[in-house]
Amino acid sequence: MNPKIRELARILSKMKRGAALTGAGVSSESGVPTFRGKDGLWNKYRPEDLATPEAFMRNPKLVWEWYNWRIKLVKSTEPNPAHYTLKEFESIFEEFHTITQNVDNLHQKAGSKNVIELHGNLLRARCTGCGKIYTDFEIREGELPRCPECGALLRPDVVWFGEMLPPDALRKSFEIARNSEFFFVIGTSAVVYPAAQLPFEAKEMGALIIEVNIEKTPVTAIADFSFMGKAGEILPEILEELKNVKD
Ligand code: BV8
Ligand code: ZN
Repeated sequence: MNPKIRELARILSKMKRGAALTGAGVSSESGVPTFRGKDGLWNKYRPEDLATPEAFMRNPKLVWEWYNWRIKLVKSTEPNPAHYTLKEFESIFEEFHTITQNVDNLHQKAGSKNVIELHGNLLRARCTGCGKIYTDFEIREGELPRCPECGALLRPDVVWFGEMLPPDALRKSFEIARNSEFFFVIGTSAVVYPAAQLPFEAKEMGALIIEVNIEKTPVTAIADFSFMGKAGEILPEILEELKNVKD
């Protein structure tokens, strides 16, 4: 066992309140592509063409095609040990929240209850006219989905570049970051704001920062513990060690 993991587990075993900020890297072992990096989506597609309100106004068909592909992909995936570990953290600690930038629903599928979605969810659509949310929408090949209530176009219920994050989720996330004794930052390149601000906020308030990523990020410099490796391998090791210390 990695001695750093043992040391971390000892420290965590005395703590009560914590959270994790997660990004696409947490789901990559489930087969969901990340955004940045060699195999990332933004290496193949331009965010300006697909993930902005302007792109949707210009070419809703193209945008829906891309989202449809991602919706199908995500529906066919399952949570991995990283998701399941975060779910376990909810029963190990008195208070634990998962703040996610992911839109793939895998934290919920793994059973996590305290999930805050900062960038929305692919499995929901929202009416551009009346704002109604749909969880059960069907997209037919070559057709644009419309609101059964008002007839306006539906859009994916995700946060595009240049759009505001859901205010309640954002407020709650900052509150949690400021009140956490420990704060995990897992599988995120930590470059998309305002989410990327959260670890710095937590650090400023004295939280222990634990990063899990296969490479360095802007958070690495402020991390008290930095584990370079796969989230689906490191997190279960931390959980196991935590259980050992607690017994
Ligand atoms: C806002 C959701 C204000 C939909 C996404 C300059 C130009 C343009 C804009 C800006 C700018 N400067 C600042 C901005 C603002 C912009 C921003 O931050 N841009 C950055 C990129 C420069 N932010 C915004 O626009 C936000 N809104 O600021 O509003 C406002 C105020 C008033 C009025 C109006 C507006 C909104 C941002 C939301 C963007 N939404 N997508 C969709 O998914 O389709 S972005 C996209 O990035 C993803 O959704 C994701 O959520 C987010 C973060 O990415 P990560 O999750 O970190 O993924 P990434 O691929 O980058 O990294 C993966 C990591 O995992 C890597 O580090 C890798 O090493 C690691 N990894 C891989 N495998 C593993 C692993 N780690 C561990 N284990 C493994 N196995
Ligand atoms: Zn409507």
